[in-house]
Amino acid sequence: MSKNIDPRQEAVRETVKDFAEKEIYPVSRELDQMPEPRKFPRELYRKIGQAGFIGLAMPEKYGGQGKSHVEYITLIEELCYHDAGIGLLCAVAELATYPILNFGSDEQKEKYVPDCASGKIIPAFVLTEPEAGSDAANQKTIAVENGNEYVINGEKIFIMHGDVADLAVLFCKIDGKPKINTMLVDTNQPGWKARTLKNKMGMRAATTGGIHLTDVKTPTGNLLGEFGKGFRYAMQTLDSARVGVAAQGVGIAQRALDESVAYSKKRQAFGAPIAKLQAIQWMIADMATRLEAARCLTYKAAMKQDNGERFSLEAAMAKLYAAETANFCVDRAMQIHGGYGFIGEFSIIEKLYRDQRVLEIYEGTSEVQRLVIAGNVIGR
Ligand code: COS
Repeated sequence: MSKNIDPRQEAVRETVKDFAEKEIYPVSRELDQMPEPRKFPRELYRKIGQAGFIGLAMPEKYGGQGKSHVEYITLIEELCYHDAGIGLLCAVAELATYPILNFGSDEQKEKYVPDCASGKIIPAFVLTEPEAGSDAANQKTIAVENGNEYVINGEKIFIMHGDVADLAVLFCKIDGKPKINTMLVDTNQPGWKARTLKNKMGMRAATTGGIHLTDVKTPTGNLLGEFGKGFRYAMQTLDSARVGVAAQGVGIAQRALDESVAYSKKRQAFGAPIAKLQAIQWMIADMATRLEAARCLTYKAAMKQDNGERFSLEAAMAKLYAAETANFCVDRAMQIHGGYGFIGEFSIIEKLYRDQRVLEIYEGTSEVQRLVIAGNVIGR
């Protein structure tokens, strides 16, 4: 059964396999098990950038590789097959760079995108607030215009790489007006106080931050795109990122399936490998079928993105289904492995279980995806 819809995907899979052997497996366990306070893996992040992964689907003019989104989501799928937390390092970098690339001026793109793509600087997509998660429009962070700069106050939470970011792609309101805006903010200033959130369940290679902004300043020229279009920019960015989350789910589900097939062929019970038992076969059949469906939805969304068509519906369907599929497949894998799945020293299943859970939460919960899908299908 081929995983590919396009022969170019095979080259991506091979590249990631080589990278995983050299750069992921030697550090994977250490990054997952690191005691608090956790440290962001800067060296690995830089290697991911230098390998061209962050900028895979970005234009060559801005330091990218000019590849398709289908190739990019294959990259995320494959990275997450080997280590989802490490795959997330790449996905977050792409998410945060997307608004600059798609809504920024030529000058902003030239100034920031090549350094984001190479991993030289760490950007963060700074949207979520304590009371603005699913209700993303309920932004309380306010920028006040003062001469040629904005002075920003507010609080942000659950920001991937927000604890270590050099550059924030920040969403907020300006002068209390209702529309949301997007602006670029240099985090290297005293009013920017960020901390690493502790005791994260999974996806531990990529850190998550909480941020307090007190009189943080940025030039008015750092407004991204048009005034008042910030919510739309956030939603368009999330459409793209949701396909990436779907790819994370496909990678994790594939790993759960492969581990389960290999284990069930070697594990003996009642005088034969457990793969001979119909109970196990049915679990494997359900996993394989759901995985195939999740992969098809994911690639279809990426193909629509490559065609320049609106793909909000397909992204929501792919994210919803692939996240639930990862959950299903890892749960079945745990059942097949029994104690050898539950105890992390024996297999990767325990890590997969922790890593997959956030897929139904971040970048729009499963409930939000259902809202988006229903809105598209029923009409508003
Ligand atoms: N692409 C382009 N424009 C979009 C869009 C998209 N995907 N989604 C919404 N818009 C536009 C709409 O067209 C509308 O524009 P007008 O005001 O010009 O008519 C505007 O944005 C508001 O749209 P809508 O009314 O659908 O927004 P809602 O407030 O109803 O959105 C949900 C509700 C829940 C869907 C939205 O807030 C959401 O996705 N929340 C989850 C946020 C999230 O994923 N957070 C994770 C944090 S990032 S890790």
